[in-house]
Amino acid sequence: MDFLLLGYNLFVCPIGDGYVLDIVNVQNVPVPNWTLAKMSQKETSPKGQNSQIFQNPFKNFSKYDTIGENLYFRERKMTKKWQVYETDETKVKELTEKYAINSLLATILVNRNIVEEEQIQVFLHPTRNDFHDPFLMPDMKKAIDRILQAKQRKEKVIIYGDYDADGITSITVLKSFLQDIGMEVDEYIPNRLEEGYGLNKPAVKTIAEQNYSLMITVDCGISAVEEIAYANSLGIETIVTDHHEVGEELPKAVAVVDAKRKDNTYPCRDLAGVGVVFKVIQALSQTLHLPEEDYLKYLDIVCVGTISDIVPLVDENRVIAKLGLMLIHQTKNLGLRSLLLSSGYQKIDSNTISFGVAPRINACGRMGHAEQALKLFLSKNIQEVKELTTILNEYNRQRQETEKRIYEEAVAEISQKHLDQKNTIIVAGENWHHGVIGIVSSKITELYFKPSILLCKEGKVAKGSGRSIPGFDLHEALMKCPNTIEKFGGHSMAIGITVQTSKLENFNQEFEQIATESHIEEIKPIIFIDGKIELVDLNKQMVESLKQLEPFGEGNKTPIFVFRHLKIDSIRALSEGKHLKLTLKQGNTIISAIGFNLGQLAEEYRIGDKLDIVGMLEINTFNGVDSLQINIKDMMGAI
Ligand SMILES: [Mn+2]
Repeated sequence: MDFLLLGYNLFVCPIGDGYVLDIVNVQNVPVPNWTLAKMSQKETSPKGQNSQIFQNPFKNFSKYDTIGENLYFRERKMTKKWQVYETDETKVKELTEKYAINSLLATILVNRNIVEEEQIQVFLHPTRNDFHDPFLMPDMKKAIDRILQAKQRKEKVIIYGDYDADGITSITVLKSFLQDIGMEVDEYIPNRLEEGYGLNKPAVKTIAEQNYSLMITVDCGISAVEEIAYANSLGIETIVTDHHEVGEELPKAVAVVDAKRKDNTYPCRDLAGVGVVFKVIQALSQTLHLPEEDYLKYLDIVCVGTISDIVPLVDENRVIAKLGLMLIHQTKNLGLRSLLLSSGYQKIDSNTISFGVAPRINACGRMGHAEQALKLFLSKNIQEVKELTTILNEYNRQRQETEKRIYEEAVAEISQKHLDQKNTIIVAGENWHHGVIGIVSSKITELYFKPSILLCKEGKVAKGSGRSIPGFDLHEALMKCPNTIEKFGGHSMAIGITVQTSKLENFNQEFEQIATESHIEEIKPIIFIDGKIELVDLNKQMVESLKQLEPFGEGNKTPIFVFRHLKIDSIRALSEGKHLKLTLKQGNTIISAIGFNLGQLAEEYRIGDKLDIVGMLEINTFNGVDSLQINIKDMMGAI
């Protein structure tokens, strides 16, 4: 018999060799993550019959106990895998004693393999002396020589950039610095909607017609082999500064400064485009014997580009981010200060940059007006800065609105056609804005935990973007569809794609088959957990000490802990059912917890229930009183 027919789900938790059963009305349960399973007679005898989570709507449990081998039930499959680091405890002990740090902080350092004295010092207390020698970058000397030649000859120089936050900050820093040393310099930013990313020949032609003799690329150029050859033929010399992967052939430029070159010996390969620019101005400063301040003063802008580009915040990127954030607090850049204020964040950290600043800069490019963001960062006029901030906020609002509309259309189609039952999601719509289709694809992938491709139909072709889940190489999968795809590019997690509208259906089937054959359904999202915590061992100072690990971000995630067997002392939904607020007890220790967007769980649990929770530790200040709080990432009933 199928319990679904009764309109009920049966939750089953293994306890020893028995089970605790919990029958809950379907309406209260997020259904998709439950699967039908079969249980034998023996296993149906539940040890936990009187368990608190047992709630039998049919009053008499034995009714089910006798169904025997034919009993079908729905078994809770964990939606996310909780993976706890196997921390080397002897190392933790060693670190706590040697460096007088608490075990919580030591655990994180050990998990991240930061265990040597120098590593710990640079990680916790980076200084300006921790930047690498810029001349270790490939072709740096050649680039500096050519730039200084242009300075001496008073050549007209143009910077060729990109429309995203990394590109815009790259131009800001290089242009400002070159102007500081007395050079005449302009910039070219391709239009995202009309030209797309990177160099293009018509742009190069326009530049040539305006008598520039030196072009410096920032955040692009490494793959522009043809365009740079074309520039050479028109009498423009090029210096490439980039951080993208290198293709088969290097462009024939005067210098190619990119730490991803195969012959690279630079210690940090993962700089953002603006990080590479920072190395260029550092090298220029050193060559010209300028005071350190002359290039260090741009660390605020370099930090914004670095965090926005989601490069791993370790090694030199961490030095940039940590020192840069300190500088941002007192930034002299009017545009940045104005953007920070208008984003409404109370404190400035990596989140403020990622969610407050970066989207506002990127929105300009997405809407086809990247030059406005650059203008904001370069402006010295307070009135103009105010106006530009309003414009950026308006583009951001338009971007959000467009994104929401496409998202809602896509989700409606997915549920109508039951696309969430498949292993992959492809949705094609009309009049979907190219500047935001990629963000929506990310959201769809996050919602369903499946690779998604969103396409916009434009007559004979459909163009769009796709995103993947960790463990499924989207680029590799698309390589297997040469007959149905017109063209595509990108990497394992994100791609851009063009398909002929007439071949959409075939592509859809082919892509689904590839994912199915690779057993994609076995991939589960994983939460990496730094350690298990007993509330009694925890105190405010320990949580406070974790701040030394900031800034958090890619490559240096906020520490996550697991707390087991916490008894619910109070539970309620906040903000019209949106969020979840709990107080939890373990022994005599009590802690509060907040679950953003988990409000629906307020109905599922009751006071006295026991929970296992994974989440971040925070210090919450309310009415001037500090208290510890768990910010919940995932939770389930404790067994
Ligand atoms: Mn970049």
